Amino acid sequence: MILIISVIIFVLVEGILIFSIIRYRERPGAPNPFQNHGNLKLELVWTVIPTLVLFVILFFTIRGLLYVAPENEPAASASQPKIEVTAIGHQWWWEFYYPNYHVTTADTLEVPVNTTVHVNLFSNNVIHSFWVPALTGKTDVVPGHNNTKWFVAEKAGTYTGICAEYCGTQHANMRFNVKVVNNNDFQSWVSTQQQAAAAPTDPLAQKGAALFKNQCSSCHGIVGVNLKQFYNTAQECTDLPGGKANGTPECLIGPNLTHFGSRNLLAGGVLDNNTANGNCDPNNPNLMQQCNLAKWLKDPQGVKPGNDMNIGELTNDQIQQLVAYLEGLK
Ligand code: HEC
Ligand SMILES: [Cu+2]
Repeated sequence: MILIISVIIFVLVEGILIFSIIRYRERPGAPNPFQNHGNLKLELVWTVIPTLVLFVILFFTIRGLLYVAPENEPAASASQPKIEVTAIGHQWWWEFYYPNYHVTTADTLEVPVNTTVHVNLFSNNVIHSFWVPALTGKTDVVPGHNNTKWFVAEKAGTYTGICAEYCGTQHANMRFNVKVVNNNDFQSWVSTQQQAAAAPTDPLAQKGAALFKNQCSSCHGIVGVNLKQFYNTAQECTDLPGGKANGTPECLIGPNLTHFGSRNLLAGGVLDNNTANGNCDPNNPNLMQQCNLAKWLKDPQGVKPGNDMNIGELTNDQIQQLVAYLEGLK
């Protein structure tokens, strides 16, 4: 709306300017142009009109601010259900925890359509900002000051979210998706996500699982492997850097991978989890070139320089095993 008003004013003013430059350009023998210096009426007009325009914009801005304010969040009702999520800003990826369902995911926030989504924003590092341009405005995610926000998605689909506050070198690769689905799909997604990871039966994947326990479980959690359950890292790890929360799970630095194979993005959206067309089929002879997960595991620092996944080099065989295991975690 502000853009439309501004464009109209811009075109009007520039149009008159260009018209005047051409129409009233200096011609040989022309008299001095009309002098309007000190014309009270004119000066009042061009002061009062812009003031009025700005007040109109101010009115709509304040109305919008009040509408999206936390106080205006609709109460849960049969016609307007509500879900709660905790969005945790890490450097540089988003973790999403659903406190009522005890589910943790990363990079994709899945929500039901026409439902109020109450978002608790949390960071224990630097300031991030949660922004989904097509669905909701920016709200800062401030360490020690837990903002909340709410939004309602009225149409199913996938919307791009980004971090809108510079938070370090890979700030631009701190993207996420909001996937809006119908209520039944959401419920079945939740019940799948609540499960512990299935133990692999395929021999390649079994080797991958053993490798995971050995080399990855100090930073990544998988429920059923090194975690007993999903937990709220925002509440249970706040004052426990690297420590244990009440003797239960460790505060791990990397994304929870329990259902990694069901996700579409990888490491803050730096790559897609491109499993279509057999790209990440462990028997694909071009696995290392075609599967983004393989590329990530080969060289996480090359793909996303400065990120916190510092690991020794893996062999192609090991990567094949890990791809078989992780992509099988649906
Ligand atoms: C030193 C800690 C650390 C170790 C060890 C580690 N990772 Fe990571 N990993 C991370 C961090 C941190 C990220 C997120 C990086 C980012 O997006 O900025 C990550 C991201 C990932 C992702 C993307 C997950 C997602 O949902 O976006 C996968 C998959 C992954 N790691 C697999 C592995 C595997 C397999 C191993 C073992 C070979 C491993 N990691 C070892 C810290 C670690
Ligand atoms: Cu950020």
